[in-house]
Amino acid sequence: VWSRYLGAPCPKNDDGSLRLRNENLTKLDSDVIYHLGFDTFHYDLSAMFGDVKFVCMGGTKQRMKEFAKHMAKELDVKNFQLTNLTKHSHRYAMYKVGPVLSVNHGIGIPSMTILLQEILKLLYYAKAKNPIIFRIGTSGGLKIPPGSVVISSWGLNGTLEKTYNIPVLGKLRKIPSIFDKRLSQELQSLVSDADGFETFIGGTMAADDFYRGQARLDGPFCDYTEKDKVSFLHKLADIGVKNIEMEATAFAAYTHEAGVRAADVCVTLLDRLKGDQVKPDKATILHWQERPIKLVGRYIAKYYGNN
Ligand code: R2B
Ligand code: URA
Repeated sequence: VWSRYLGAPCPKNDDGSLRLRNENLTKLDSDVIYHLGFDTFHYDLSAMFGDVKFVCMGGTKQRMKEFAKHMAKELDVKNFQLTNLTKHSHRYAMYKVGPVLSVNHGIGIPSMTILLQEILKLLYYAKAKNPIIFRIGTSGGLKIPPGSVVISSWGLNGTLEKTYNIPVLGKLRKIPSIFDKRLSQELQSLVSDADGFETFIGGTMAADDFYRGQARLDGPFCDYTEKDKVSFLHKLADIGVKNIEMEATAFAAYTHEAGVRAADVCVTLLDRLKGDQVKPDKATILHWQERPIKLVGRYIAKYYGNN
């Protein structure tokens, strides 16, 4: 029965390449990967992307360009071009530096899942071996100092379930949202006191909105009191939520379903118990955003060759 294996991880092939269980794909003469601007007829995806070992996704094009440059330094990759590989589509920006793909996903679950699903198909057609997918992002923290880094252990949706809920054929599907425990611990172990920020492993709430969906008081609409907001945020903190962003549930669900190891690494820009507005200046925010970049970069530099 379909529902029996929904959300269960898809085993990989013996060589570590992805096995997608959608039989319809095998019947296509050419698969158009629309938002990335590729198709399987005109492009030799395995020649272009067969060597990919790590994909790093994040919200903005700018940050993902910075990540690509950072990885070129970390891995000492000389002959790379900072060309946006998806430029035909004008939707996202994707860069390739040696074994690393750096690609932006926009804001929120729908934008991120379109990109993620097309990346999964790309990795599948490319026959990339044992790829790991990271998300580096920003978030609002709960009772932790701004500038801290949170590595997500699970995603929580807006109705406090550890699932990604999506309507399919008129019915709500619920896909479990749990991250790879070993990967998050390996990442955390790479941070030392000398880095000058705290790192937490904990739950991440993924909201479908920045304002009311994250209990903010400063949106154009607000129909609850400050007391309601504070008691909700305390409730989240009490069940182990460390930060709030807008993608974790679906990111965990789809990577897990595809049988791909993944981690969500976000810096917090504020403590939501102390306010709603993102007030640090641009330089501080850029400096904080380098923290997930450096941490994931360190992981890739350390483990490249082992996976
Ligand atoms: C964090 O920051 C963005 C909203 O400002 C969103 O993509 C997220 O998850
Ligand atoms: N991103 C979010 O989704 N929420 C915040 O509070 C900050 C960044």
